[in-house]
Amino acid sequence: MADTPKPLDGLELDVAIIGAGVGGLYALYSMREKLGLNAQTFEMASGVGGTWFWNRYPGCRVDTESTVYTYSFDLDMFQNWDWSERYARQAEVLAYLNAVADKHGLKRSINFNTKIARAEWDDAAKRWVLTTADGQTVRARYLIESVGLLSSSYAPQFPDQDKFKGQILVASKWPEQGADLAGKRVAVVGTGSTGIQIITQIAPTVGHLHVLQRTAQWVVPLGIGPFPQDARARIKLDPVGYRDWALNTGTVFGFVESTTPALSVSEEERQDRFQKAWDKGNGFSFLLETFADLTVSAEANKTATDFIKSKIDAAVKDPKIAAMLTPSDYYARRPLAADGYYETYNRANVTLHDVKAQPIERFTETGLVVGGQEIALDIVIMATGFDAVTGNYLKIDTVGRNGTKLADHWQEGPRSFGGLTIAGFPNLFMVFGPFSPFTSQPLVHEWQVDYFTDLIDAAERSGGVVDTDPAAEEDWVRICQEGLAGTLFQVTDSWINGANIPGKPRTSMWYMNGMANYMVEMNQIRDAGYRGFRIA
Ligand code: NA7
Repeated sequence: MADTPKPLDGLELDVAIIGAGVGGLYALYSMREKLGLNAQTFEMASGVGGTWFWNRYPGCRVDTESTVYTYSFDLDMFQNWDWSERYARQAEVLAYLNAVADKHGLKRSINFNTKIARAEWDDAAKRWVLTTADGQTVRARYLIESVGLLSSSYAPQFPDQDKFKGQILVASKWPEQGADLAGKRVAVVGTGSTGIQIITQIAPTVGHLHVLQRTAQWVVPLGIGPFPQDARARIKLDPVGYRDWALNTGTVFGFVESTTPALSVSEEERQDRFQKAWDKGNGFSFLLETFADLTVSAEANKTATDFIKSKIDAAVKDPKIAAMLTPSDYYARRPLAADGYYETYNRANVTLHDVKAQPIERFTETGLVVGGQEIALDIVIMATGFDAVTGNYLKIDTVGRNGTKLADHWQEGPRSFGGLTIAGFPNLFMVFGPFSPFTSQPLVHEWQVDYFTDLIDAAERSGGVVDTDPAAEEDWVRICQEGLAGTLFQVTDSWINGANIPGKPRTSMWYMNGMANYMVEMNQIRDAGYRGFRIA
């Protein structure tokens, strides 16, 4: 898959890019093909794809409609890429990203198997000095980090883990050659998006499945099926119009968010809307296309959770299991969707464990001790999530102007301007950095890359260096803090607010006012001569 690694030491570049996932590939294309700069990408994996390279676990697929999980910059591919399903499987997304990279000759500018450990700004030379994990040095005038929102794996260590003679698999680092689960005694730790995809996929084939659930989740059906022909026809007819329509919604999930408050309609209409959304499938659609205020009003939120609770009670035969599967908190985590999730617990070969009430104590040679009882296991799957948004940035020892470390600048939580730049870290651009809009990703990555491509072009013309006004950064952070403050996302523990990682500052990491408003704000900044950015 990968080219032979090129010798790096002493390499001088215009642009160094970290990451060859969805955002990084387009950044490489833009720097090389649009600006004609000497750009090179550094990627830890042996191939392109980012999150789609690593997440090969059974059942892995996009739960955003494939219609908006595509690039639009190559209009021919946007119109004609033949997605087979409404929600593409991991292998299909990875094949698509490889096809884009191959068509545009991107792999010749990527050093695979190359980890950047350190990035330091040399103010005299006006260059970033990058050091790889094996000690080679590369210098570049610009640094683009496209290191992934959900790529820094989190897998807690349990006592005596090394004693276990079976296999421990981390979902987000699934072995490339796959894993044989057929007939085995398998435990899944974690019931987020990853866990529920694995659980529903493997339950029919494993010998026995033990689900170790710490927090129950509100799950709606996904609606797996063929790619919708009406959407295909619409994209073929007017690809730019379709892309712009999608970008001009709040969350860019391929639907228009509702403006109707849940309690403004009759009970009958409310049930009807929820039922239609349930039948259609998709978590984001259920949360945002039904009513406008499920994420901000506890009362409105309860109408949605009452509806889902009625579905849990209808689907799960054993009332005790149904009660264990019913969350006690708001429907305000990242909305989850999987077909037949609750029904899975009717299977004779599936056991649900409440590991909040009966904690995971330790591994033994032959299994896990949970609530004082040993569960005999062949395989334990960790679907325990990610150090989301900031994790991968902080893994690179990044030093900006005056020796300021990024880890210190972000000590109390991340800071950015527009999700793109950081004050005191000149010529550093992030794709979907902290305080980017809370949206689906590929089209938004493109929009952000286009935005800073123009900014870099402006800097190239004036011979300047791009930095960020600390006051502009402060304002952006405040807008984002205020944006989360009124929502139920703030008070519900999840990776969205950093609560999933022990010791991580709990804070907003998003621009919550929607993509349409984000574009207006960022375009106003551009039209005011890039107000808040300093090109000097
Ligand atoms: P999530 O959504 O963060 O889910 C992680 C799950 O792992 C969640 O159920 C956690 O329980 C559970 N967890 C984490 N640590 C433990 C320990 N120590 N013991 C038991 N259970 C634990 O990650 P996903 O990978 O599923 O999804 C992340 C995003 O990636 C997803 O939303 C998509 O956008 C792509 P908790 O709820 O914290 O009690």
